Amino acid sequence: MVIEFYYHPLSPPSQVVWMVLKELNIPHKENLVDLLSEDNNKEAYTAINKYKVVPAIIDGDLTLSESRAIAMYLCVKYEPKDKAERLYPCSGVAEIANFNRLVFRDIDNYQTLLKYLNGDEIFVGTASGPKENLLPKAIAVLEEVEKLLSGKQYVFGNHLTLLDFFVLTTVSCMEVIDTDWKKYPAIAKWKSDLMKLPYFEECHAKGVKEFVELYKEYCAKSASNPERK
Ligand SMILES: N[C@@H](CCC(=O)N[C@@H](CS)C(=O)NCC(=O)O)C(=O)O
Repeated sequence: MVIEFYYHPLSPPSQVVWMVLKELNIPHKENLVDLLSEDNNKEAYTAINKYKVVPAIIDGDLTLSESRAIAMYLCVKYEPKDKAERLYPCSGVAEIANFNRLVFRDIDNYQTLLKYLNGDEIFVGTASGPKENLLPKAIAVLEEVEKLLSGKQYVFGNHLTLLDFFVLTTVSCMEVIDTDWKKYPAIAKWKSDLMKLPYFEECHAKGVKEFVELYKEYCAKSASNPERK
């Protein structure tokens, strides 16, 4: 059976689920929900996700939203139980608890960066630029991730996990302000390793590039039209 995947390529949580589908080779159909045309507010989609956001999936009888819930569900259902290096490591309750702690911590970090960038404005057709007073909090997020990654190949130990996808899509939000990644050598090294993933360009880099272009375009429009601020 093919999973119906509802997404937008510029949406970080959509990118996470997309990468999980690709990494686990799960057959799926990609259904674009065009946020810029507000397709997410139309009946056809709100019947699938009443929260009107992407991503969502339909897998047989199950309709599911929330990127974290979807990512974990896909791993629990489709990742071979005897696989040594699991995307969702679950060799014991302490490991699961610690892993989940970082998955949920990443929500706060993602929200901090979105607040700094006013990132949500993108999907309503505006973006007026970062809130400079929140820059120290955004930098603290990058420093936290830098520390998390130092001396490690991946976020959670020495193999690829869901956390790499979540943290990657979080830190990549900072591409819009041309972050100098040389200041964060552990993040830079980790990102350059993740770039080798065969789906990295399609499911992540392309969306980030378009997000950056759109953000800058909206900011420029906003700067030349004070009424939009
Ligand atoms: N907690 C949700 C967040 C989903 C979310 O905010 N999606 C955004 C795109 S990144 C969206 O669909 N926004 C449309 C809107 O708010 O109108 C998840 O992780 O799946």
